[in-house]
Amino acid sequence: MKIRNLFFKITFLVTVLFSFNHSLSAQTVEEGKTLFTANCTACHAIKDKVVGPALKDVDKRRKEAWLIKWIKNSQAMVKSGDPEAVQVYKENNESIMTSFESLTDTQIKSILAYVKAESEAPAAVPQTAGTMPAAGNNANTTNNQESNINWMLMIIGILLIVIISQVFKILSRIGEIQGKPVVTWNKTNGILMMAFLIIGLLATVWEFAVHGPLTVFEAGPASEHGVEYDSMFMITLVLTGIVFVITQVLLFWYGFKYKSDGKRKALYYPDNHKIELLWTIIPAIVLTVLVIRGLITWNHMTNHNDPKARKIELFAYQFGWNARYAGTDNKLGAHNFREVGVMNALGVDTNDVNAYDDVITNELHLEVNQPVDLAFRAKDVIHSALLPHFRVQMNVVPGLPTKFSFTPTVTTAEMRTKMNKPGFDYVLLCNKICGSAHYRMKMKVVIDTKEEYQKWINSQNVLVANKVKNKTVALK
Ligand code: HEC
Ligand SMILES: [Cu+2]
Repeated sequence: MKIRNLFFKITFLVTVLFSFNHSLSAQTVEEGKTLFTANCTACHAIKDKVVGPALKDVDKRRKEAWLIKWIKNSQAMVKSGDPEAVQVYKENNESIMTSFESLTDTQIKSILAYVKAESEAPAAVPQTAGTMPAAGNNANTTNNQESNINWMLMIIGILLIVIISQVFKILSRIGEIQGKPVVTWNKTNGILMMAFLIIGLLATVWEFAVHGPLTVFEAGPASEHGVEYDSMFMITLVLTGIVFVITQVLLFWYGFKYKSDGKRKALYYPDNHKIELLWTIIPAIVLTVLVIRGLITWNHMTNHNDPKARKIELFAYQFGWNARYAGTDNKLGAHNFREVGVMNALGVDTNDVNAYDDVITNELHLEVNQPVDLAFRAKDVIHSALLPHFRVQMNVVPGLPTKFSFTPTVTTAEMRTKMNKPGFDYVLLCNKICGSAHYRMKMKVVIDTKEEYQKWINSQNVLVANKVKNKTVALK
C-alpha cells in the first residue's frame, strides 16, 4: 500500500514538472503581456501617451532591431546620436526611459508581439481574449506541438508507474502463495539507505565543487565589514558541515547495519546519562559561541557611524532602482510622498533647499575606501536591497526608512583583474521573490577611485540646477 502511495506521489510530481516545463516554453503574446504589465505600464499605454509615447503601431514606425536596442538601453542610443532616438527623446521633453538590459531578445520580441496584437485589436474591446489576433496564433502552433509531446511523455510516465506498481502487486501475491516474501522490504530498505547516503554525500561534494565557484564568496568580500562577515559565514558553514556529515553517516549507516535479518532482536536501551549530557552540552556551547560571535559581528556592521560618510538614498519602485546623492552639502533633501508624480518620481520635497543640489542617477557610483550611509526608501511595495559583493542586504519598506552604512574596499577595476573577468560589474539587486519582476530589478554599481568618482559626480545634473549653478531645471 505504501509503495502505491509513493507511486501516486511520483506521478503527481511528474505531472507538475511537465506542466512547469510547458509554461516555460510558452513565450508569446501572453508572456509579452505579463512583461509589459510588469515593466512598461508605469510609463506606457498602447493607445494613450503616459510618460512615454503611445506604443500603438510602433512596429510599423521602427525596425525590430532598433526597438530591441532601444528598449535595452535607450540612453546609449541617444548619446550615440542615432537620429530616430534623438528625435523621440526630444519629442518627449528629454525624459529618460529606464534601460532593460536584463530583458532577453526573446522577451522583448514577446513584448513587441503583445504591443502589435493590442495595436490591431478593435478599440471597443481592447483586452478580451477573444480578440487576440493573428500575431499570437503562429507562435501558438509550435507551442501546441510542444505541449502535445509533453502530454505524451506524461501519459507514458503514468503508464510506466502503473505497470511497475502492478508488478509489485503480483510479486506480493506470489509471496503470499509461497508463504515466503519474494522481496524482503527490510533488507531492500537497508540497502537503499546506504545507497542514499553515498549518493547524497557525493552530490554534496559535487554541489560545492561545481557551484561553489559561482557564488560571490569566490571573489572575496569587497567591503570592510565583509571580511568579518565572511569569516563568520565560513565558521558556521564548517561547523554545521561537520555535524551534517556525522549525523547523516550515523543515521543511514545504522539503518543499513541493523536491517532486520529476522533473527536478531533489538536491544532495549532506555537512556545513558553520559551520552545525553554530551550531546546536549556540546551543541549548547557551540551554538552559544556562534550566536555571541554573530551578535558582535552584527553590532560592528550596524553601528557603523561615521560623520564623514557620504549620504546616498536608494529608491526602490516597481520595478527598478534610483540613487539620490546628497550633493555638496552632504544633506539629502526631504521627501514628501504627496509630490510623487510623473515629473518627480522620487517625491523629493521641492520646498527643501537641501534638495536643490541632490543628484538622481540610474547607476550607483561609490568611492573606494570612503564610508557611505545608504538610506533606503520604497515607493510602492516591500523590496530588498542586496549588494552581494559587499555583503549588504536591507529590506526597503514603504513608509519606513531603513539604512545601512559600509565602506567599499575594492574598485571595479581591481575586482575585474582579481576575477580575471574584464566585463565584470558589481550589482544592486532586489532580493524579494514575491511577484514576477523583483528579480529583474537591477542597478549597476561602480566602485571608483577618488578621481573617477569626482569626474563622474561632476558630470551628473543636479536637481534644481539654476538655484545652484547656471544650468537648466532638471527635476526628474
Ligand atoms: C520610466 C518610464 C518608462 C518606462 C518604465 C518605459 N518607458 Fe519606454 N519610453 C519612455 C519615454 C519617456 C520614451 C520617449 C523617449 C525618451 O524620452 O527617451 C519612451 C519611448 C519608448 C519607445 C519608442 C517609442 C517610439 O515612438 O519610437 C519604445 C518602443 C518604448 N519606449 C518601449 C518600452 C517598453 C517595451 C518598456 C517596458 C519594457 C518601456 N518602454 C518602459 C519611458 C519609459
Ligand atoms: Cu523589488
